[in-house]
Order: sequence, then C-alpha cells, then structure tokens
Amino acid sequence: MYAQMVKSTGTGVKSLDEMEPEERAFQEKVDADIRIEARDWMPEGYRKTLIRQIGQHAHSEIVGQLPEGNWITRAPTLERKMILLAKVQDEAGHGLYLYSAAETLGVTRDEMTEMLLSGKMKYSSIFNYPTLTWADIGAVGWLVDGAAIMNQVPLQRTSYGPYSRAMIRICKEESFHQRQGYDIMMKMAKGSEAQKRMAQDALNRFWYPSLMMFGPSDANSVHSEQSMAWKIKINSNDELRRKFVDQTVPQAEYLGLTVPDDTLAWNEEKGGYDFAEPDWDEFFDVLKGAGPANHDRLEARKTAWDDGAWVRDGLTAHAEKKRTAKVAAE
Ligand code: FAQ
Repeated sequence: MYAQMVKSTGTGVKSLDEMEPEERAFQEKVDADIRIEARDWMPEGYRKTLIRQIGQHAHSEIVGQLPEGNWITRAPTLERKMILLAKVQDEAGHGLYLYSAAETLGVTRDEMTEMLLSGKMKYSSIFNYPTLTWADIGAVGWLVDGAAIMNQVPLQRTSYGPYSRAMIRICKEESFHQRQGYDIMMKMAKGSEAQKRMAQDALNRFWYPSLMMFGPSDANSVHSEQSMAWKIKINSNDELRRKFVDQTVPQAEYLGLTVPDDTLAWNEEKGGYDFAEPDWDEFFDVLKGAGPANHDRLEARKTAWDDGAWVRDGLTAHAEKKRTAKVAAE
C-alpha cells in the first residue's frame, strides 16, 4: 500500500511554484536543512516514504540478527562469542530505535511487523544469504556493516528529525561492528591455508550481495528522485555503491584477498574503480522471495511473533487492569 502510494508520486518532482503554500513552506524548510519533526505538517507522500524506508530499515536490523545469531554458539573462542553476542544485541537495539522513529509517523510497531509477515514490507536483500562458515561472520561485519555505514552516515543528516537522531547513535555502534568483522577476516586471511580459503570463499559469496544492499542502479531506482528532493536520501544508490567499492578494494588488498571481479580496475581519470554490476535479476528474485534464505528468515520471524503473543496479551491485560483501577479510584 505504502509502496503503491509512493510510486504514484514518483513520476516527477514538483517545483516550488507548483506547490500549495503549506507544501512550499515545508519544502523550503527541507531545502534550508531545517529538520522536520513529528508534529510538523508534511506531505502524505513524505510520511509514507519515511514509514516504508524506516520500517524496512528496522526490519533489516531485526532480521539481520538471524545470520549472526546462528554462530553465537559456534564462535571459536569465549572472547569472540562475547563480542558477537554484544553485536547481535546492538542490532536489536537499532531495530527498536528505528521502530520508535517510525511510530512517530502514525504507524505502530505491531502494524509494521504484521506488514513484514504478510509480505507488504521488506527487509534488506542481504539477509537472505546464509552464513555457512565462521569467515562469513567476518565478511558480514566487514562488508555488510561496511555497506550499512556507507549508507547510514549520510542518513544522520536526513530531513526527518527522529530518523536522523536514531542514525547518529546507530552509526557509532556500526563502526565497532565493521572493525570486529575486519578483525575476524585479518585472523583468517593471515591464518592457515584452510582459513585463507575460507576467508576468500566468504568474500566471493558476499561481495555482490553487499553491492546490492545499496539498491538498484539509479536508472531503476523508483524512489530516489523524490526521496532526494525531500532529503530523505542524501546520496543516490550508485554514488554510495561506488564509494563503497573505492573504500573496500584496498581493504581486501591489505588482507591479501581477491575481489571476485575480473573487470575491477583503477580508473585514474575518474579517481575511482571501474567494477562489474551485480546480477540484477538475482537481486529482483531475492526481493520477490526467491533468495536462498528468504523462507527461513520469515519463518523465524513468524515463530518469534507467534511465540511472543502471550507476552503482548499479558502486557495489554496488565495495562487495562491498571487503567480500570485508576478510573475506579477517581
Ligand atoms: N533490499 O527506489 P529504490 C543493516 C527496494 S543495514 C530490499 O532505490 P529506496 C545493518 C526498495 O524498497 C540494511 N529491498 O528504493 C546490519 C523499493 O521497493 P518498494 C538496511 C530493496 O528506498 C548489518 C525498490 O527496491 N539499511 O541492517 C533494496 O529509495 C549487519 C526500488 O528501490 C537500510 O534500510 C535492498 N537492498 O532505496 C544489521 C538503509 N534496495 O518499497 C545486522 C535505509 C532497494 O518500492 C547485521 N534505506 N530495495 O517495493 C535506504 O537507504 C533505502 O531504502 C535503499 C533503497 C537505499 C535501501
């Protein structure tokens, strides 16, 4: 529903002259980098776009715990286990800040969860790929958190106040996540031959899915033009993808690993790398639910939601009991 609404406004961005006074005042605030707050007037499309993006982001943080949670019991040392446990708990916290930010726009967390479970809302494509080895946990921290930071640092300046404030705290924690991933990769890449092979294999499998995290190419990005005019998004998908490649290739070189792209080459003229695009058919298949782990991820969320029903019922009953007692005492 939200996606449909937004798509219908995505055919062109209105100029200030075409706007009604209320909308023009809103856009002028955005243009002047004044944050929009929950009680301020906002176009319906802006509100719906934010709910879609923040909700999708929150779901990603929660679903993103699953591939890593899978390795907590199998982390190679007690120290690694404690670090991974802390990281996974951070992701839960990020999900909660983001659900709270979305709730300021008039949607409840329960509604967003129900939309996720019914397939009306998405989570990031990356979490539909399985973590098969310990090196994958390194690759997730290095590449997935690395891509997340690249996308989220500019979002600290996004136009919606509650989202921008949530991003400031989240970014601090993501930096630690990225470093712990790179540290795992360093140990593996400088370890035994078998460990090096595992590290290379993890990079081979996570490289293109990480590039897909930034979304489709700018030519196929339905929402970018309007979202950038509203400063919900600060950079385009391709811009961030390019920055990520430029930052990550030297890191792979330092590890002694090879990025799985024969066309990768430094382009002196543009001051960045030329690189191969991900397989966009695979990306859209994953979005449609046909990725290797889509089924398991949604099943895990459904089970958690169903198993938690008694807690939600208990809390609602307790709140109702307190409310009735207060009314009776008045
Ligand atoms: N996955 O028009 P655009 C993390 C959809 S970080 C799934 O370009 P937009 C941390 C898009 O929704 C990961 N769907 O869309 C962590 C739209 O479909 P719709 C989360 C995708 O919104 C690390 C359609 O394609 N980060 O979790 C994806 O302007 C480790 C057209 O695309 C965020 O969510 C995708 N990758 O730009 C946690 C960041 N890309 O809704 C645990 C905030 C596109 O019309 C462990 N979000 N789609 O049916 C954003 O910056 C934007 O939403 C983009 C997409 C850049 C993701």
